[in-house]
Amino acid sequence: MPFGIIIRGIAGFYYVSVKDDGIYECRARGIFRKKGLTPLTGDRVAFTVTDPEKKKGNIDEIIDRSTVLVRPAVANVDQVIAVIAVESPEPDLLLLDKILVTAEEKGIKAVVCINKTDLDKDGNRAKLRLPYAKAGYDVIENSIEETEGFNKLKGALRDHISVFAGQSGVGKSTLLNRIMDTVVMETGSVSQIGRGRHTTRHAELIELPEGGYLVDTPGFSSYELSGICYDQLQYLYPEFEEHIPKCSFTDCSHVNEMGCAVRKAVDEGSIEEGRYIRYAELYKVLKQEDAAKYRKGSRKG
Ligand SMILES: Nc1nc2c(ncn2[C@@H]2O[C@H](COP(=O)(O)OP(=O)(O)O)[C@@H](O)[C@H]2O)c(=O)[nH]1
Ligand SMILES: [Mg+2]
Ligand SMILES: [Zn+2]
Repeated sequence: MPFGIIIRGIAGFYYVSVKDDGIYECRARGIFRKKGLTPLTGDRVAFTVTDPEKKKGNIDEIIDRSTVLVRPAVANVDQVIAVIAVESPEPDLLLLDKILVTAEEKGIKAVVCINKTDLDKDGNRAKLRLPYAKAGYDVIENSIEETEGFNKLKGALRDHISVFAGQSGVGKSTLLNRIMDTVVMETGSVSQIGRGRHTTRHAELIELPEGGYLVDTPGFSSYELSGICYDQLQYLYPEFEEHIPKCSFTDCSHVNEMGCAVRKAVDEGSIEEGRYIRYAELYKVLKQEDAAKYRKGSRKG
């Protein structure tokens, strides 16, 4: 039984790419519907060929998914390229941290791409790089004028299923088009894109010449940290990890307790202060949300 990966799904047809054998147009068997299981772009599947000439088939089995993204709906994404621009737009570091936290929570490798380095006047690229390099992330600096960073990025994409994420205007579509050496996505300002058109569309996987796939839409369009509990947030900051066991209190939130090793590391400079301040901010938001949920729950009960 051949195996492949769903690169696109349209109206009940799934296009399954098979290594060295092209693309099969498949339907999903009734059993999936009965089980309430819908194949997703990115799913690895086993299928039966029903028409070898026309390359048609029936999907028999979906291999267990390693990850599931909801918006865009894609399975098995294993890498997010979090893009931030040196300027234009002004870096939204809280958003960047939310993307990284979301990736950590889903077990997806994250790479930080500092883009538009051609616009850097005040050494902002170094200021952006340091905290994330310190936290252990691979940081790639790039611009449309650069080839070294761009080649690094292409290397990082190899053999992964990757998705770009980041603010509008940071250059994600430009990057994607350059990687594919063709216009895959429209670029430009938000106001120019999607006007009078359907903006919701299904995600597709683009096969990279060097191996691996890229999701053709920006990922993580919902940046609310849904599903993350406030007391778990700390574990989604890689640079906190070695300090957490040294806090005086085992249930330390690292926000205002005495004898907090995380805060000590901030004071000593091994954790960047901005990352820490944004952690504390997110912690408070998640805790308030949790309290609100609890109040709602007890009213009902
Ligand atoms: N100066 C500069 N502008 C860029 C660079 N990359 C993209 N842009 C421009 O930034 C704008 C937004 O790019 P786009 O790819 O649409 O961003 P997206 O919203 O993240 O997909 C466009 O006008 C691009 O031409 C870069 O490296 N340097
Ligand atoms: Mg875009
Ligand atoms: Zn602590």
